[in-house]
Amino acid sequence: MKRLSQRAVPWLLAAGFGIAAVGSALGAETLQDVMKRRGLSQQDLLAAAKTYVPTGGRDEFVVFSSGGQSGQIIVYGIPSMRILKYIAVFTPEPWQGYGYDEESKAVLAGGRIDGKDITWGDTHHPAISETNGETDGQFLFINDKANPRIAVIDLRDFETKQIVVNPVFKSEHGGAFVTPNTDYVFEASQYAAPLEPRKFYPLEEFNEKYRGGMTYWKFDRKEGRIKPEESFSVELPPYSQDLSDAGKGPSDGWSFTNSFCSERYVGGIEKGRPPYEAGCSAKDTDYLHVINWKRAAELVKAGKAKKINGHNVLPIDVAVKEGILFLIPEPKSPHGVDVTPDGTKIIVAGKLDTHVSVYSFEKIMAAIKAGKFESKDPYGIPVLSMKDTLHTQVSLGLGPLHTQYDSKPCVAYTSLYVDSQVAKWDFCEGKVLDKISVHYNIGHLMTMEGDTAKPKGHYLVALNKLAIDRFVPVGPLHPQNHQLIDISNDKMQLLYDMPLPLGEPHYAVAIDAKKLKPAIRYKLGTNSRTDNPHPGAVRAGEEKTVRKGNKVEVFGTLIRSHITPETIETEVGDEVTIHLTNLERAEDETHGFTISTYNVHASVEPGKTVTVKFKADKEGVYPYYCTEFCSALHLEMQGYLLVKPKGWKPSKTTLAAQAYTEADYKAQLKKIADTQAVIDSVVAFITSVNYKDFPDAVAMVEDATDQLNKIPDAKKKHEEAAAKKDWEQATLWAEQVWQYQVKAADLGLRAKTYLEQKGAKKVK
Ligand code: RUQ
Ligand code: CUA
Repeated sequence: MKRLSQRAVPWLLAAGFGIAAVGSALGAETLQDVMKRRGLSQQDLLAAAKTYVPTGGRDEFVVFSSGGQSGQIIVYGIPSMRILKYIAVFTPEPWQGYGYDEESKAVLAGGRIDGKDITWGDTHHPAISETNGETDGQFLFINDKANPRIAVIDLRDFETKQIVVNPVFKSEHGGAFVTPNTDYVFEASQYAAPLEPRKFYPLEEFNEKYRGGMTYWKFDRKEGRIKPEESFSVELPPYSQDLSDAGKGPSDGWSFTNSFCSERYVGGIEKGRPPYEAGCSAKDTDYLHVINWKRAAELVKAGKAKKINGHNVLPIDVAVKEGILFLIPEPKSPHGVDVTPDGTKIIVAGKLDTHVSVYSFEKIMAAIKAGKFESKDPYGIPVLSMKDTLHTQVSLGLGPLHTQYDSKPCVAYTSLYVDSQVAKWDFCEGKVLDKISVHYNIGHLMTMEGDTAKPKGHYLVALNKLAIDRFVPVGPLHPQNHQLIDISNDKMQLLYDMPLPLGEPHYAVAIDAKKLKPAIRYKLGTNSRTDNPHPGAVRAGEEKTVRKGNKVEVFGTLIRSHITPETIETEVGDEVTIHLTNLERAEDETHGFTISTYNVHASVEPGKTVTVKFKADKEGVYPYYCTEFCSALHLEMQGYLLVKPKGWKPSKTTLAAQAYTEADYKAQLKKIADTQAVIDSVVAFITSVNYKDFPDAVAMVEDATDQLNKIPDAKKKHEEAAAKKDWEQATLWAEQVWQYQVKAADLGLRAKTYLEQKGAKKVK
């Protein structure tokens, strides 16, 4: 090692050949000292111990939280509450190139409405795909309330793959929810409107012409996409349908949706009419909608739907006649509706009523079978009585909103918005077990896999609507506050406050981290948004620039530390398309790409191919570069886009030469020899163990081999130049050999460390 050149030594030390600094115990504070200094109690310490994840440790659960108005999804870990990622969904997101490269633009274009881009979303409810009622970690769905849309995210790469626009709604709140095997992803409309997309009816015709509905999107798990042609909606009265949930177990095949403003009140404060809030909460009850979606799907298949905007809609009268749609009164402007894990009960929270109402699915079915209806609504829908269908009602406190479940049978948690509390209660016996205060005004709450058939217990997160005084002030707009609560014991314990500075996260879902199996790299040349081979992909050595008329198409590659090509020559007015393939296989070797002032950006993870497109509409010289700090020579990962005036002719045809001497060349050769010694020792280590049993190590070794394979060509060039005494060419090509060595050594050292950490075994 001591023979290494001065430049190489610090670099290799940093890469892992050094000796770790050992901290001195002198002067270190004790736990008691720290507690005193920071004013921490035993209880604080316990909370800290329950949430702290030491460096390199992993969280037990992964949360997907709605990003609210940011149109994104926030991913964080439990119990650490560390944010892991923002997933770009409805809104352009530059880091991921989302909305700045052609592949993601195509996904966003799926969310256009009336031919117009909508560049934000009001995300509310994420849902993880389920198999037999349990989260399976394959897909994620989320709705956009403002511009009724649903997005599909593939959890193999955490990328948004599809956005579908609801063809008949104008707003949508009660989605996304999945059926127990994710056959359908469904959503309920919120604010009633005419179902025909661009049809005007006056508010005076609200009762006759305005409608709500439930849309059931058919999900094709194999393709990982929603199939709009096989999807349908059930027309509903203009009752402001709200949250929903799918039946499971005995209630599989049914879905439940509550509503507010079944008064069908139309406000008009500016005309002297009492406002919506008064007219929409006047009655003591609203309606729980009970829909047999399995039967509805069959009826649509049998041709009983009508087409509105090319979409199958099952009319109310057909649904009534076929016995698949019922209503049950529920107390006063309710909010959440949550089916119990065993599927036998449906819990509705009162919002303006202190009660949660526990309906029995068995009783609902019995009443339907017996034809026991207390009335019909104005649209002819049979109304079951509360008395016949209720299991129990429990008074929990002020403003009950949402309910989640524990792994312990019969135990539920309900958020109390007005009281700013979480109530733990027994829904079988109908009694309150415990309450804890949160800060402040909780909306949704979430337990681990707590809306599935098999909740996991342990933790609860309170998604608070207000943070008020909890954090260092950052202006009038405050962060949201997600509070982690330990629910593993009889008494709930508050553990952690997490400020979330991105939109208003409405709902979140958690999954056991072990169920997630995301990929590390793409198959070389993949369009990640379609999962198909990308037509613009090339392998190393196949890079080319093709010109046809005024169209310039670049087939390029990215690998530490260069972009091929390094010059792109165009004329003003050319349409430029650049495809870039990241040739790396090593974990986390992402390269980015941008060109000065052309508003393009791409994130190119290992194996991915992306395209950026623009019109070279202004003469000039525009640097392009890699935007991810990918290697020691990341800054040198650069090139120029030359936009020449039309008909421009060069007057100078050679680049300025620099003075290099034979001594420079010799120094390069020495550096190469020294580095080779390091590479040999690393190779000797790797090949002495069972590295082939570790796919990630194999990937790094393959990447290293790629780099080493480039050496003979560069070596030939420096030797030829040296023979001609062209010391500039000789020195620089020799330097390039060393660059390939360094990258190979870097990968090799990473593979070595990885294998040591994973306990690779010696082979003979
Ligand atoms: S809900 S306001 Cu999920 Cu309580 Cu949207
Ligand atoms: Cu590649 Cu920086």
